[in-house]
Amino acid sequence: MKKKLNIGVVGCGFMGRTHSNAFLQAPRFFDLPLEPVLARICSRNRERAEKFAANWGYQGIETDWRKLVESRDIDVIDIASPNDTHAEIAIAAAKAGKPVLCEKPLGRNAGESESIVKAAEEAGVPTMVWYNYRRVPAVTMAKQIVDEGKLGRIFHYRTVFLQDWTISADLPQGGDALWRLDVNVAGSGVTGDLLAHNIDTAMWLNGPIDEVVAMTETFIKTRKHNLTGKQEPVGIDDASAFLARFRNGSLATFEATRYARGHKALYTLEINGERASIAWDLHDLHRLEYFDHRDEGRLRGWRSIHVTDSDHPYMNHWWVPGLQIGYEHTFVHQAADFISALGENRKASPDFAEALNTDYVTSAVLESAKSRSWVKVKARTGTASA
Ligand code: SOE
Repeated sequence: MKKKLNIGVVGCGFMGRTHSNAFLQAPRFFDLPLEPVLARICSRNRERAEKFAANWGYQGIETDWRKLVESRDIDVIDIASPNDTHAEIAIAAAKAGKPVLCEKPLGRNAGESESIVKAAEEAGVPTMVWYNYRRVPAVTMAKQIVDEGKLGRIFHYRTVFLQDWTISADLPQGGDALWRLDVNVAGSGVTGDLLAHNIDTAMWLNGPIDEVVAMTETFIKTRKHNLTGKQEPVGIDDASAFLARFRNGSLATFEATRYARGHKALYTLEINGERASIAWDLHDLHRLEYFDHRDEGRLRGWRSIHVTDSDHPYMNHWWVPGLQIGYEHTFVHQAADFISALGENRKASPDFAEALNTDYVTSAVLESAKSRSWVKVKARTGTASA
Protein backbone atom coordinates (compact mmCIF):
# COMPACT_ATOMS: atom_id res chain seq x y z
CA MET A 1 0.00 0.00 0.00
CA LYS A 2 1.18 3.49 -0.79
CA LYS A 3 1.94 5.94 1.96
CA LYS A 4 -0.88 8.44 2.42
CA LEU A 5 -0.34 12.15 1.92
CA ASN A 6 -2.90 14.07 3.99
CA ILE A 7 -3.68 17.36 2.33
CA GLY A 8 -5.22 20.37 4.03
CA VAL A 9 -6.65 22.90 1.59
CA VAL A 10 -7.38 26.49 2.63
CA GLY A 11 -10.16 28.18 0.65
CA CYS A 12 -13.33 26.90 -0.99
CA GLY A 13 -13.69 29.28 -3.90
CA PHE A 14 -12.91 28.74 -7.59
CA MET A 15 -9.32 27.66 -6.88
CA GLY A 16 -10.32 25.45 -3.95
CA ARG A 17 -12.44 23.55 -6.46
CA THR A 18 -9.72 23.22 -9.10
CA HIS A 19 -7.21 21.98 -6.49
CA SER A 20 -9.65 19.53 -4.86
CA ASN A 21 -10.51 18.06 -8.23
CA ALA A 22 -6.78 17.81 -9.06
CA PHE A 23 -5.93 15.87 -5.89
CA LEU A 24 -8.89 13.56 -6.47
CA GLN A 25 -8.11 12.84 -10.10
CA ALA A 26 -4.30 12.73 -10.07
CA PRO A 27 -3.94 9.27 -8.45
CA ARG A 28 -6.61 7.83 -10.74
CA PHE A 29 -4.69 8.75 -13.90
CA PHE A 30 -1.05 8.87 -12.76
CA ASP A 31 0.98 6.26 -10.93
CA LEU A 32 2.04 8.35 -7.94
CA PRO A 33 4.53 7.42 -5.22
CA LEU A 34 2.15 8.74 -2.51
CA GLU A 35 -1.62 8.57 -2.20
CA PRO A 36 -3.16 12.04 -1.79
CA VAL A 37 -6.02 12.21 0.69
CA LEU A 38 -8.44 15.13 0.94
CA ALA A 39 -8.00 15.30 4.69
CA ARG A 40 -9.34 18.74 5.56
CA ILE A 41 -10.88 21.80 3.91
CA CYS A 42 -10.54 25.09 5.74
CA SER A 43 -12.81 28.12 5.53
CA ARG A 44 -13.80 30.74 8.12
CA ASN A 45 -17.40 30.03 7.15
CA ARG A 46 -18.32 26.70 8.77
CA GLU A 47 -21.43 26.12 6.69
CA ARG A 48 -19.51 26.72 3.50
CA ALA A 49 -16.72 24.39 4.56
CA GLU A 50 -19.18 21.65 5.48
CA LYS A 51 -20.98 21.89 2.16
CA PHE A 52 -17.68 21.89 0.28
CA ALA A 53 -16.37 18.93 2.29
CA ALA A 54 -19.50 16.91 1.54
CA ASN A 55 -19.31 17.68 -2.17
CA TRP A 56 -15.62 16.83 -2.61
CA GLY A 57 -15.32 14.05 -0.05
CA TYR A 58 -13.06 15.77 2.50
CA GLN A 59 -12.63 13.81 5.74
CA GLY A 60 -13.11 16.88 7.89
CA ILE A 61 -13.22 20.67 8.09
CA GLU A 62 -11.37 23.42 9.90
CA THR A 63 -12.46 27.03 10.39
CA ASP A 64 -9.07 28.34 11.52
CA TRP A 65 -6.11 27.85 9.20
CA ARG A 66 -3.73 27.99 12.18
CA LYS A 67 -5.25 24.79 13.55
CA LEU A 68 -4.86 23.17 10.16
CA VAL A 69 -1.19 24.15 9.97
CA GLU A 70 -0.57 22.86 13.48
CA SER A 71 -2.41 19.55 12.96
CA ARG A 72 -0.01 16.65 13.24
CA ASP A 73 -1.94 14.50 10.82
CA ILE A 74 -1.76 17.07 7.98
CA ASP A 75 1.25 16.51 5.69
CA VAL A 76 0.81 19.27 3.09
CA ILE A 77 -0.78 22.72 3.21
CA ASP A 78 -2.39 23.96 0.00
CA ILE A 79 -3.33 27.66 -0.12
CA ALA A 80 -6.26 28.44 -2.40
CA SER A 81 -7.52 31.49 -0.53
CA PRO A 82 -7.31 35.19 -1.59
CA ASN A 83 -3.90 36.78 -2.10
CA ASP A 84 -3.81 38.70 1.21
CA THR A 85 -3.77 35.39 3.12
CA HIS A 86 -0.90 33.74 1.22
CA ALA A 87 2.06 35.14 3.17
CA GLU A 88 0.79 34.48 6.68
CA ILE A 89 -0.35 30.93 5.94
CA ALA A 90 2.66 29.97 3.80
CA ILE A 91 5.15 31.26 6.38
CA ALA A 92 3.38 29.47 9.24
CA ALA A 93 3.16 26.24 7.22
CA ALA A 94 6.86 26.41 6.36
CA LYS A 95 7.76 27.05 10.01
CA ALA A 96 5.68 24.00 10.93
CA GLY A 97 7.91 22.05 8.54
CA LYS A 98 5.15 21.25 6.04
CA PRO A 99 5.41 21.26 2.26
CA VAL A 100 3.35 24.19 0.92
CA LEU A 101 1.50 24.75 -2.32
CA CYS A 102 0.19 28.23 -3.07
CA GLU A 103 -2.11 29.77 -5.66
CA LYS A 104 -0.59 32.49 -7.85
CA PRO A 105 0.63 35.12 -7.39
CA LEU A 106 2.79 34.03 -4.46
CA GLY A 107 2.47 37.32 -2.55
CA ARG A 108 0.64 40.61 -3.15
CA ASN A 109 3.98 42.16 -4.05
CA ALA A 110 7.60 41.09 -4.38
CA GLY A 111 8.42 42.09 -0.79
CA GLU A 112 5.74 39.78 0.56
CA SER A 113 6.91 36.99 -1.75
CA GLU A 114 10.50 37.44 -0.57
CA SER A 115 9.45 36.85 3.02
CA ILE A 116 7.57 33.70 1.97
CA VAL A 117 10.61 32.38 0.07
CA LYS A 118 12.88 33.16 3.03
CA ALA A 119 10.68 31.19 5.43
CA ALA A 120 10.39 28.25 3.02
CA GLU A 121 14.15 28.16 2.42
CA GLU A 122 15.00 28.41 6.11
CA ALA A 123 12.64 25.53 6.80
CA GLY A 124 13.83 23.60 3.75
CA VAL A 125 10.30 22.56 2.82
CA PRO A 126 9.21 21.62 -0.72
CA THR A 127 6.99 24.25 -2.35
CA MET A 128 5.09 24.94 -5.56
CA VAL A 129 2.98 27.74 -7.04
CA TRP A 130 -0.01 26.79 -9.18
CA TYR A 131 0.99 28.34 -12.51
CA ASN A 132 -1.24 25.82 -14.21
CA TYR A 133 -0.95 26.89 -17.86
CA ARG A 134 2.54 25.37 -18.13
CA ARG A 135 0.79 22.02 -17.84
CA VAL A 136 -1.44 22.42 -20.89
CA PRO A 137 0.02 19.61 -23.05
CA ALA A 138 0.47 21.97 -26.02
CA VAL A 139 2.35 24.50 -23.85
CA THR A 140 4.55 21.76 -22.37
CA MET A 141 5.26 20.66 -25.92
CA ALA A 142 6.18 24.24 -26.84
CA LYS A 143 8.76 24.05 -24.04
CA GLN A 144 10.18 20.82 -25.50
CA ILE A 145 10.39 22.38 -28.97
CA VAL A 146 12.16 25.50 -27.66
CA ASP A 147 14.57 23.46 -25.52
CA GLU A 148 15.43 21.25 -28.49
CA GLY A 149 16.53 24.40 -30.30
CA LYS A 150 14.07 23.96 -33.17
CA LEU A 151 13.28 27.68 -33.23
CA GLY A 152 16.94 28.72 -33.39
CA ARG A 153 17.74 32.17 -32.13
CA ILE A 154 14.59 33.74 -30.68
CA PHE A 155 13.65 37.26 -31.76
CA HIS A 156 10.12 37.88 -30.47
CA TYR A 157 7.75 36.80 -27.70
CA ARG A 158 4.17 38.13 -27.97
CA THR A 159 1.46 37.41 -25.44
CA VAL A 160 -1.94 38.65 -24.22
CA PHE A 161 -4.52 37.73 -21.57
CA LEU A 162 -7.81 39.43 -22.31
CA GLN A 163 -11.06 39.45 -20.35
CA ASP A 164 -14.14 41.69 -20.20
CA TRP A 165 -15.89 40.98 -16.89
CA THR A 166 -15.30 44.28 -15.05
CA ILE A 167 -16.50 46.76 -17.67
CA SER A 168 -19.70 47.67 -15.80
CA ALA A 169 -19.23 50.60 -13.42
CA ASP A 170 -22.01 49.06 -11.28
CA LEU A 171 -19.87 46.05 -10.42
CA PRO A 172 -18.84 46.41 -6.75
CA GLN A 173 -15.40 45.60 -5.36
CA GLY A 174 -14.40 43.41 -2.41
CA GLY A 175 -15.90 40.49 -0.56
CA ASP A 176 -15.87 36.78 -1.34
CA ALA A 177 -16.48 36.91 -5.07
CA LEU A 178 -14.89 40.23 -5.98
CA TRP A 179 -11.74 40.43 -3.86
CA ARG A 180 -9.70 40.56 -7.09
CA LEU A 181 -10.92 44.16 -7.49
CA ASP A 182 -9.84 45.20 -3.98
CA VAL A 183 -6.19 46.26 -4.05
CA ASN A 184 -5.68 45.57 -0.34
CA VAL A 185 -6.59 41.93 -0.88
CA ALA A 186 -5.29 41.32 -4.39
CA GLY A 187 -2.14 43.47 -4.33
CA SER A 188 -2.64 44.56 -7.93
CA GLY A 189 -5.13 44.12 -10.75
CA VAL A 190 -4.49 42.37 -14.04
CA THR A 191 -0.72 42.65 -13.59
CA GLY A 192 -0.67 40.17 -10.72
CA ASP A 193 -3.78 38.23 -11.66
CA LEU A 194 -3.36 37.71 -15.41
CA LEU A 195 0.05 38.92 -16.59
CA ALA A 196 1.65 36.79 -13.86
CA HIS A 197 0.53 33.77 -15.89
CA ASN A 198 1.96 35.19 -19.13
CA ILE A 199 5.22 36.07 -17.39
CA ASP A 200 5.59 32.67 -15.74
CA THR A 201 5.09 30.84 -19.03
CA ALA A 202 7.30 33.31 -20.90
CA MET A 203 10.27 32.94 -18.55
CA TRP A 204 9.82 29.18 -18.49
CA LEU A 205 9.93 29.08 -22.28
CA ASN A 206 12.34 31.87 -23.06
CA GLY A 207 14.44 32.60 -19.95
CA PRO A 208 14.72 35.63 -17.68
CA ILE A 209 13.36 39.10 -18.41
CA ASP A 210 15.89 41.85 -17.73
CA GLU A 211 13.96 45.09 -18.15
CA VAL A 212 10.47 46.42 -18.82
CA VAL A 213 8.61 49.59 -19.70
CA ALA A 214 4.93 49.60 -18.91
CA MET A 215 1.65 51.48 -18.88
CA THR A 216 -1.37 50.69 -16.74
CA GLU A 217 -4.83 52.22 -16.47
CA THR A 218 -7.70 52.14 -14.01
CA PHE A 219 -10.74 52.92 -16.14
CA ILE A 220 -13.34 52.92 -13.35
CA LYS A 221 -11.96 55.07 -10.54
CA THR A 222 -14.44 54.30 -7.75
CA ARG A 223 -16.67 51.31 -6.98
CA LYS A 224 -19.01 50.44 -4.15
CA HIS A 225 -17.17 48.23 -1.67
CA ASN A 226 -19.07 45.10 -0.67
CA LEU A 227 -17.75 45.12 2.89
CA THR A 228 -18.31 48.82 3.74
CA GLY A 229 -21.25 49.56 1.45
CA LYS A 230 -19.46 52.82 0.51
CA GLN A 231 -18.20 54.08 -2.84
CA GLU A 232 -14.42 53.71 -2.56
CA PRO A 233 -11.40 54.42 -4.80
CA VAL A 234 -10.29 51.55 -7.02
CA GLY A 235 -6.61 50.79 -6.43
CA ILE A 236 -6.06 48.03 -8.95
CA ASP A 237 -4.86 48.28 -12.54
CA ASP A 238 -7.70 47.38 -14.95
CA ALA A 239 -5.36 47.12 -17.92
CA SER A 240 -1.60 46.68 -18.16
CA ALA A 241 0.74 46.50 -21.13
CA PHE A 242 4.49 46.35 -21.26
CA LEU A 243 7.49 45.92 -23.49
CA ALA A 244 10.29 43.68 -22.26
CA ARG A 245 13.80 42.61 -23.11
CA PHE A 246 14.72 39.01 -22.37
CA ARG A 247 18.26 38.15 -21.33
CA ASN A 248 18.65 36.12 -24.55
CA GLY A 249 18.24 39.36 -26.55
CA SER A 250 14.67 38.78 -27.72
CA LEU A 251 11.98 41.46 -27.49
CA ALA A 252 8.52 41.01 -26.04
CA THR A 253 5.10 42.58 -25.80
CA PHE A 254 2.70 41.68 -22.99
CA GLU A 255 -0.89 42.92 -22.60
CA ALA A 256 -3.66 42.08 -20.14
CA THR A 257 -7.01 43.73 -19.52
CA ARG A 258 -10.46 43.08 -18.12
CA TYR A 259 -11.91 45.60 -20.61
CA ALA A 260 -11.58 43.77 -23.94
CA ARG A 261 -15.27 43.44 -24.78
CA GLY A 262 -15.99 39.99 -26.18
CA HIS A 263 -12.99 38.23 -24.65
CA LYS A 264 -13.50 36.03 -21.60
CA ALA A 265 -10.08 34.41 -21.18
CA LEU A 266 -8.08 34.90 -24.34
CA TYR A 267 -4.58 33.85 -23.36
CA THR A 268 -2.32 33.63 -26.39
CA LEU A 269 1.40 33.43 -26.96
CA GLU A 270 3.63 33.44 -30.00
CA ILE A 271 7.37 32.99 -30.31
CA ASN A 272 9.26 33.85 -33.48
CA GLY A 273 12.67 32.31 -33.99
CA GLU A 274 15.25 32.35 -36.74
CA ARG A 275 14.21 28.92 -38.05
CA ALA A 276 10.68 28.40 -36.76
CA SER A 277 7.76 29.95 -34.88
CA ILE A 278 5.16 28.59 -32.51
CA ALA A 279 1.79 29.96 -31.41
CA TRP A 280 -0.81 28.89 -28.87
CA ASP A 281 -4.30 30.05 -27.85
CA LEU A 282 -6.09 28.99 -24.66
CA HIS A 283 -9.45 28.98 -26.47
CA ASP A 284 -8.17 26.14 -28.60
CA LEU A 285 -5.82 24.73 -26.02
CA HIS A 286 -4.98 21.45 -27.72
CA ARG A 287 -3.59 23.11 -30.82
CA LEU A 288 0.04 24.11 -31.14
CA GLU A 289 0.63 26.12 -34.29
CA TYR A 290 4.09 25.51 -35.74
CA PHE A 291 5.86 27.02 -38.73
CA ASP A 292 9.21 25.66 -39.83
CA HIS A 293 11.16 27.59 -42.45
CA ARG A 294 13.27 24.48 -43.17
CA ASP A 295 10.27 22.67 -44.66
CA GLU A 296 10.35 22.24 -48.46
CA GLY A 297 9.40 25.63 -49.95
CA ARG A 298 6.27 24.55 -51.84
CA LEU A 299 4.81 22.83 -48.78
CA ARG A 300 5.89 25.38 -46.21
CA GLY A 301 3.13 26.80 -44.00
CA TRP A 302 1.71 26.93 -40.48
CA ARG A 303 0.79 23.46 -39.24
CA SER A 304 -1.81 23.04 -36.60
CA ILE A 305 -0.73 20.17 -34.36
CA HIS A 306 -3.54 18.59 -32.36
CA VAL A 307 -1.60 17.76 -29.20
CA THR A 308 -3.63 14.70 -28.20
CA ASP A 309 -1.49 11.77 -29.27
CA SER A 310 0.06 9.33 -26.85
CA ASP A 311 3.58 10.64 -27.49
CA HIS A 312 2.48 14.18 -26.59
CA PRO A 313 3.12 15.48 -23.05
CA TYR A 314 0.75 14.03 -20.42
CA MET A 315 -1.65 12.60 -23.03
CA ASN A 316 -0.80 8.92 -22.56
CA HIS A 317 -2.42 9.23 -19.11
CA TRP A 318 -5.81 10.10 -20.54
CA TRP A 319 -8.11 8.63 -23.16
CA VAL A 320 -7.25 7.35 -26.60
CA PRO A 321 -5.33 9.45 -29.17
CA GLY A 322 -7.34 12.34 -30.58
CA LEU A 323 -9.66 12.77 -27.60
CA GLN A 324 -9.37 16.02 -25.71
CA ILE A 325 -8.89 17.15 -22.14
CA GLY A 326 -9.42 20.67 -20.72
CA TYR A 327 -8.64 23.43 -18.24
CA GLU A 328 -9.09 21.32 -15.10
CA HIS A 329 -6.55 18.78 -16.31
CA THR A 330 -3.76 21.36 -16.10
CA PHE A 331 -4.26 21.33 -12.32
CA VAL A 332 -4.39 17.51 -12.30
CA HIS A 333 -1.03 17.46 -14.11
CA GLN A 334 0.43 19.94 -11.67
CA ALA A 335 -0.80 17.96 -8.63
CA ALA A 336 0.63 14.76 -10.14
CA ASP A 337 3.98 16.45 -10.84
CA PHE A 338 4.14 17.82 -7.31
CA ILE A 339 3.31 14.51 -5.63
CA SER A 340 5.80 12.64 -7.85
CA ALA A 341 8.53 15.17 -7.04
CA LEU A 342 7.73 15.00 -3.33
CA GLY A 343 7.82 11.19 -3.31
CA GLU A 344 11.07 11.12 -5.26
CA ASN A 345 12.75 13.91 -3.33
CA ARG A 346 12.94 16.21 -6.33
CA LYS A 347 12.06 19.90 -6.66
CA ALA A 348 8.67 20.66 -8.23
CA SER A 349 8.46 23.58 -10.59
CA PRO A 350 7.75 26.42 -10.21
CA ASP A 351 8.76 26.42 -6.57
CA PHE A 352 8.42 29.56 -4.44
CA ALA A 353 11.88 30.86 -5.39
CA GLU A 354 11.13 30.54 -9.09
CA ALA A 355 7.70 32.15 -8.69
CA LEU A 356 9.36 35.07 -6.92
CA ASN A 357 11.06 35.89 -10.23
CA THR A 358 7.61 36.40 -11.74
CA ASP A 359 6.72 38.75 -8.89
CA TYR A 360 9.92 40.70 -9.53
CA VAL A 361 8.71 41.28 -13.09
CA THR A 362 5.19 42.31 -12.03
CA SER A 363 6.69 44.69 -9.45
CA ALA A 364 8.95 46.20 -12.12
CA VAL A 365 5.93 46.57 -14.42
CA LEU A 366 3.94 48.49 -11.80
CA GLU A 367 6.97 50.63 -10.91
CA SER A 368 7.60 51.41 -14.56
CA ALA A 369 3.98 52.40 -15.14
CA LYS A 370 4.27 54.83 -12.24
CA SER A 371 7.65 56.29 -13.20
CA ARG A 372 6.96 56.15 -16.97
CA SER A 373 10.44 54.79 -17.55
CA TRP A 374 12.37 51.55 -18.21
CA VAL A 375 12.91 49.52 -15.05
CA LYS A 376 15.49 46.78 -14.52
CA VAL A 377 14.00 43.56 -13.12
CA LYS A 378 15.49 42.33 -9.89
CA ALA A 379 16.80 38.82 -10.40
CA ARG A 380 17.15 36.34 -7.61
CA THR A 381 18.05 33.22 -9.51
CA GLY A 382 19.82 33.07 -12.86
CA THR A 383 17.33 31.38 -15.12
CA ALA A 384 13.85 30.05 -14.70
CA SER A 385 14.22 26.34 -14.04
CA ALA A 386 12.71 23.49 -16.03
C1 SOE B 1 -9.45 35.91 -13.16
O1 SOE B 1 -10.68 36.03 -13.77
C2 SOE B 1 -8.90 34.50 -13.35
O2 SOE B 1 -9.76 33.61 -12.73
C3 SOE B 1 -7.51 34.38 -12.75
O3 SOE B 1 -7.51 34.63 -11.35
C4 SOE B 1 -6.94 33.02 -13.05
O4 SOE B 1 -5.63 32.89 -12.55
C5 SOE B 1 -6.93 32.81 -14.58
O5 SOE B 1 -6.43 31.56 -14.89
C6 SOE B 1 -8.31 32.97 -15.14
O6 SOE B 1 -8.82 34.22 -14.75
